[in-house]
Amino acid sequence: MTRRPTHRRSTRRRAPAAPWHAAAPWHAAAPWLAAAATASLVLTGCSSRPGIEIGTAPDSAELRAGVGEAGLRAHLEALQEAADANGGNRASGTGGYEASAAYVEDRLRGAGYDPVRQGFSHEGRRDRDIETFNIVADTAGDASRTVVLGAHLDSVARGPGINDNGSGVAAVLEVAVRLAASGTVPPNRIRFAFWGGEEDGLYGSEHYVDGLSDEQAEQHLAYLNLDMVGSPNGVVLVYDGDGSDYGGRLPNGSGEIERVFLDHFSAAGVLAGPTEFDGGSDYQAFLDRDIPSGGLFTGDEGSKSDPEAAAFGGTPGDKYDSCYHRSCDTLGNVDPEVLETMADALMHATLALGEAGTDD
Ligand code: DTR
Ligand code: ZN
Ligand code: ZN
Repeated sequence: MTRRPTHRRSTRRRAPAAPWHAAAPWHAAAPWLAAAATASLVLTGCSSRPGIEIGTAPDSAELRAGVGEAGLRAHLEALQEAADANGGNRASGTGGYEASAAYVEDRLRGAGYDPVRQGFSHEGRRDRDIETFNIVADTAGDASRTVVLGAHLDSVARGPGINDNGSGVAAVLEVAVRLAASGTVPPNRIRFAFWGGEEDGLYGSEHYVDGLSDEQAEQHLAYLNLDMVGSPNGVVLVYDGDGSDYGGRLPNGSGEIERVFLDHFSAAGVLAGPTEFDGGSDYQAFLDRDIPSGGLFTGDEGSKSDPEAAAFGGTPGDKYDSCYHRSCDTLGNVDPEVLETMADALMHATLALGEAGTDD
């Protein structure tokens, strides 16, 4: 995305979490990462939200079993085709974006949803105004407790954007399709959102949040962001909702969201670290509106550290995604295994938050 002045973006990369540094805290071994923790984005104001109450962890095994590499790959292939047929990209306001949207809508309709387009325009490349839209589809649960799963659907103009962010789109879409196919209707409403205009400045998510009345905003129990979740030299990262690694004032409930993911990864035997809410993706509008937020990330243009490589495998010193914002962000630029791991975790969190309440 293009930087916006109000959103500071850390150039330091994600600190690995404590589990693989049990002997010494990560910042003792890597003081430059400790600086990242203290320099984190600080949100002004105090959260007046009630927290989120998670009951007994749901048994998500059956639904997770349905989430597989084949389904995810089919979505990525369709997005690659959308780019190939439209000059090699899927940028907001282009034919590639329209073709991506048509695919997502088709799959949602086939699963029984009724997706709607939420139109808006935003300032775009070379000062042109771009007409575009978000796509939103809902389950039949209680709208007064809405859980939004969001991924940006647009790519940069320079490439097809298959890791950034076909991967997030594939994960959200697959959860939507599998949930419907299972006949499971969580008590809380699940809203699947596909944002436009992210790469030009987080416009789609901002438009969505701006359109919420205060009452509707309060009815948003949680926002889960999926942006770059299949990085080829990736790391499994969960947004630091409780501020324990990067500080900052976050909406009440964000810590519980982080906990849901971490508990899942720990039960699944997957090592996971924290990542900062650095203002660089679609969660920012939700945070600004005091809506509890969280999500997953596998790294962008930063480089994998030695401790990260020791913990997660992969190549130290190489970028998490060396094709970030480049024409080589194609089908071959996604690690199917890490993408499936992230989609499984998203399914689990969807079920857990889909039956969660508030603690007021
Ligand atoms: N928004 C991404 C890059 C990015 C920057 N910070 C984060 C944090 C979490 C996920 C992604 C990102 C892009 O679309 O370029
Ligand atoms: Zn991007
Ligand atoms: Zn992105």
